[in-house]
Order: sequence, then C-alpha cells, then structure tokens
Amino acid sequence: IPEYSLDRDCQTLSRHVLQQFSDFSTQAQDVSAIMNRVALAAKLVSRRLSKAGLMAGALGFTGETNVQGESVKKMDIYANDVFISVFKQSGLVCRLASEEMEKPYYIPENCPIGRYTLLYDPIDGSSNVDINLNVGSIFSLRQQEGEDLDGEAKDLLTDGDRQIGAGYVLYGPSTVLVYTLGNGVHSFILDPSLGEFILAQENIIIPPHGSVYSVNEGNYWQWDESIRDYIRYVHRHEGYTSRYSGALVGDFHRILLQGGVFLYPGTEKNPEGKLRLLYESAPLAFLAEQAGAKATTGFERILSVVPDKIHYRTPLFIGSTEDVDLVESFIQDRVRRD
Ligand code: P6P
Repeated sequence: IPEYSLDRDCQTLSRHVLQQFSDFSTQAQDVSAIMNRVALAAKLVSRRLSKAGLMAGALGFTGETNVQGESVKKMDIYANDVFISVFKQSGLVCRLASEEMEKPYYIPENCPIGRYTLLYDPIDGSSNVDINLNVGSIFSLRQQEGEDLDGEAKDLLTDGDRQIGAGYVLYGPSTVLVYTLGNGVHSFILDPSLGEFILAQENIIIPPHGSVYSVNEGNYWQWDESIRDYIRYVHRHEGYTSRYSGALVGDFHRILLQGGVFLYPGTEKNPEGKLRLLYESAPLAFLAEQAGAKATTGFERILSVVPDKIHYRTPLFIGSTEDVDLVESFIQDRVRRD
C-alpha cells in the first residue's frame, strides 16, 4: 500500500470503476453509479453495526424465520432495507434479489431488458453480529437479458459467467469493499472521516497455495467420507492450519489475501450444502477466478452451475488452485474408488 498522500485520498471507488472501462459509455456510467450506490449501502450498514450495541432494538432476533429457514436477526432486516432504499432511488436497478426475500423486489413494477439486477446477501454471517465479530455483505450485478414479466425472475437462472460485477463488503476493524468487473480484483478501505472508499490494493492475486483450510469441523461426521479423508490428510501433514470465523466473507477475505481453501461441503442433512449460489458462491467464485484461483462444487466450476431456483444451494470449495485441486482429488478419487 503506497505511503499516505493527498493523491491517494483521491483514488476513490467511483474513479476506479470508471477506469475499468475503456470508454465513457452508458454502461460505464451506469455501473459506476451502481457501485456508488453499493458503497452508500455499505456505509449505512457499517455505521449501524458500529453503533448497534448502543442502540436499543438494533441487535438480537426478530422472531421471524426467513425463506432459508433461518432465524432472522434485526440487522438482517435493517441491511436488507438499506439496499432497497438505496436502489429504489438509483433509477438503474429494476430488481433486487436477496437472501432475505423469497421473491425479488421490483423497482418500480417490472424489469425491462437492458436494466440491472442486484443480487445480495445483506448481512452474511449474522450470527456474529451480537458478539461484535466480523460480518459481510455480498453482491452480484447482472444485466437483464431475458423477459421477466411474470415476476418469477426465471431470467436470473443462468450461470455465474453472466455476472457483470461482483464483490463484498467486510465489516471488520475497518470496512473493506472488494469488487471485480471482470478486469481484476480490487480492494478499498472506508475512510469514515471522508465517507469515501479509498483504493488499498489493485489486481489482487490469490497465491497458488496457502496453509489455511477453513471449514466447520463440527460437521465432520455429517460429511461424505471423501471430505473426512481430506481432513485427515491436512491433520497429518505439516504446514496446514485451521481458521474458521462462521462468516463466509471474512473467511474468504483471508484466503483472498493469504491463500488456502474454504470448504462448505454437503452434509447428510443438506447434500447440496448450505451456501446459496446466486448471491454467495457465484459472486465469490467470480472474484476467485479473477484473482487467479478456483471455485468448484467438487465436480464443476461454480460459475458454470445453472440454478433451477433463486435460492439454489451448492457445496463450495474455493481458494488457491493447488488447494482446491487437492480437495477435488479426494472427492473424485473417492468417486472413482466407489
Ligand atoms: P455454519 C452464515 O450463516 C453463513 O451463511 C456463512 O457466512 C458461513 O460461512 C456459514 O453460513 C457458516 O455456517 O454451518 O458453519 O455455522
């Protein structure tokens, strides 16, 4: 990271996004405006998180269960509403699809071809909110390619290679925004005194190998034997260490910067795994591949998977190429042996 300077303070997110385009096209201006709106949503969520412990009613559960069958945190609803409010006024995004909403939210009432859809997980890892540990927001930007006149959003059920952009916000000791538009992965740090995301790193590359494996070993006896074989391998071999925060964004960010592999395998109860494709695995897979790494279901690229519903889930193995390949070799060897 360059020394502090005035020039650096001017390397804001909106400038950087515009520079991702060779021309000052309508799409360049639209995507820059959309990314600015994502940044505004991130600032609003970050501000709420930093004060939630002091605000009556900001923490805890709502008592509701969402479409995922998960208990809803008040912060989940707040963050979801932030994205709706921010994009209602954008005039660019015509549809929002979120982990917290069974059906997409239309702005104003339909979604013509050529407009944009934002898919997002407003607060990922919300179990960490009440204990002041890191959480994140994940987003994926797509351009309308098919008709969605019945509100079923079937045009969204395509592979992740069609994403225009993707990224996440990590609400940690600092608030970091990481994004790609298909031209490298870039990170920005929020300077609250300026209210701006300032460029931190450009063209981030995930090392081909890292020492970290990140998985919830509490599910060990729920997994397929091949995953247990892999875990026994990394337990026995020098040079591996386990890191798991319970929040995908933070666990992935560590791998983005230091290498290694994150695993969320299928279990007996949920063979398709827990993580949702369209607004969790696919955006992170876009980032991973842009950073020279991999993301698979254990059998195919995450970005090639075609979902049959918006809240479609897949197992996820994502990170350094050598480490993801090693996991896949256990999964596929097991398949071959059987
Ligand atoms: P488990 C959070 O609920 C989340 O969706 C991801 O952020 C995280 O990686 C995963 O679930 C944690 O799930 O089953 O290990 O608690």
